[in-house]
Amino acid sequence: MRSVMNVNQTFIMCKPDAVERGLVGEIITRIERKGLRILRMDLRVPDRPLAEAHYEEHADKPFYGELVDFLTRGPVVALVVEGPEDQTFHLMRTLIGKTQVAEAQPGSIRGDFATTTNENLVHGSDGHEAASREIALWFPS
Ligand code: IDP
Ligand code: MG
Repeated sequence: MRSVMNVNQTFIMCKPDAVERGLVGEIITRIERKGLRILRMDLRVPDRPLAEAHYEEHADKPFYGELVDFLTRGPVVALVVEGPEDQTFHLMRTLIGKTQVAEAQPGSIRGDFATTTNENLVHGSDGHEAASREIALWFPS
């Protein structure tokens, strides 16, 4: 893990359903229109160890196996996003919308485009520690 945490940065991922549905451009447009800056971007198919490490906090959940299957079924777009203040992770989570799809407000990405909680288009780090860990995991160099 990086020793110096950049608190203005967060890790974002367009999940396989976003790539399959052709919504990557829409998602990136929303990030850019908001005024956030894309620092890193990479389209790749995550292997199982990467997907498992990414979602390690959910390893004991009943949906973990299904979640790893989902994440590894095709390409994702991994992003490092930066904002002018230190709450970029929070700001991005507001753009993304709530985890439970029925609570995701219209105007948010999930609220506008998702119909299920398990396939919900976008991942965003949920705090500074998570952002630092996930950026180092996906962009180690
Ligand atoms: P988040 O993506 O809003 O941070 P988490 O609770 O961290 O939500 O869950 C990680 C991912 O696991 C979700 O984005 C979703 O894809 C999936 N997930 C969450 N809860 C469920 C569930 O109850 N059933 C199936 N998949 C779920
Ligand atoms: Mg999460």
